[in-house]
Amino acid sequence: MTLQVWTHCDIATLQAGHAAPYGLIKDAALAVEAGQITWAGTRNELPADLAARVTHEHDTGGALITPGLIDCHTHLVYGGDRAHEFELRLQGASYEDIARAGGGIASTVKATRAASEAELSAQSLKRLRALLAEGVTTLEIKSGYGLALEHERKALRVARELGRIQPVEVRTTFLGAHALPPEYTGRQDAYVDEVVRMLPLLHAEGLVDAVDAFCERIAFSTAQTERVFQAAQALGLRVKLHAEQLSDSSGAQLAARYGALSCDHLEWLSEEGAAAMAKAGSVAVLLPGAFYFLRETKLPPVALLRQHGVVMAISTDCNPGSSPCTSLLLMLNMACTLFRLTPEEALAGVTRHAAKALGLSDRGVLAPGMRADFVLWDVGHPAQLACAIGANPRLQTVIEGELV
Ligand code: DI6
Ligand code: FE
Repeated sequence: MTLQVWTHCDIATLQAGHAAPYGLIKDAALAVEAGQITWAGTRNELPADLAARVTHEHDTGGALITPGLIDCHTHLVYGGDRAHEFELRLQGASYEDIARAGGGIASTVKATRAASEAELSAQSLKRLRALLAEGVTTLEIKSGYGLALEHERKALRVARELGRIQPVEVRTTFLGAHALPPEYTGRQDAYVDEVVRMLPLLHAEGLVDAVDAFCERIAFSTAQTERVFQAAQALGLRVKLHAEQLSDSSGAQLAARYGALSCDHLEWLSEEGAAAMAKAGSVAVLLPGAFYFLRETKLPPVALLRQHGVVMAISTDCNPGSSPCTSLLLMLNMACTLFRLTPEEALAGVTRHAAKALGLSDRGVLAPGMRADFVLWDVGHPAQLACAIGANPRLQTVIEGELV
């Protein structure tokens, strides 16, 4: 049995309730056995019985170790790109104008449907590699650019396959209720029927870990969203919601009633919404990339979330239209500069709280019994991860105790 120990390092454990900010342990040792952390603490307190059994010692030369980063909200699998819409927006068109004119999500649906599974995989792999290069070890990928059974299946299969061929755990989310596909124009409810029909079929194929919807005036109403949630609930699947991104639809209250893992975006979240999320234990997933790229001016109500004790996660929202972003480290910076999170809140947002947003209790902090997913960084202090713009100080990534 191997017992590895990482030494000559500082560890930002991100453990809740730890005395030091970031759960920081200076001059630490981190012991790993069978893919799990068995001990984390100050090096000179490493128990003698453990020290005697060490088979591999990794002297990091003074690295900072954090939990593996978790990107808990992405639309990473899609075809084509939307650079032309970026040009249109720079000429004055709004994101909603473009969506209403048949562009937006619908144009990505067209390109995604046209792509073969292999093409979709090749294009998506490039984005995934960029995320992994910055220390992502767990990633959520949503469907929602297929909007028909065979194409939703194709996207979810690509997402699952990416998790098999790359050193990362992929969690898949069915987002059939993302937009109305063109063949259903004027028949919104009929499309929701179709979403409700697709879900159990895709779930039976092992392709669905959770269910999401886009509840918005340019997408689905709360009543329609609720039908999707009922279908998820019937299968025992957890839900989450794109809520209050462009307007307040009270989606957060609805999601909370269904015990949502998270409500995401939330720029227009009301006090009632925040209170409902707190009661349900739903995580607020903030997406500074979309806020920035759409040049939104309404900030998510961070003070309200703190006041109600709603924990915040941060994610890339990697997608072609509102956040063509493959840098979770940049999102750490933007969460601080744009949303005024502290660097500690931001780092918890891509580790401990991102794990919670995915319903995963075995990762996101470095503590005994947790998965040994962690990243070694060439920085002197964890705040530097959020402070730098465009730097990538990652040295190594370890997943379940294995260097990748
Ligand atoms: N909200 C978003 O920001 C993404 N999806 C969603 O429901 C954007 C999707 C896109 O524009 O392609
Ligand atoms: Fe999104």
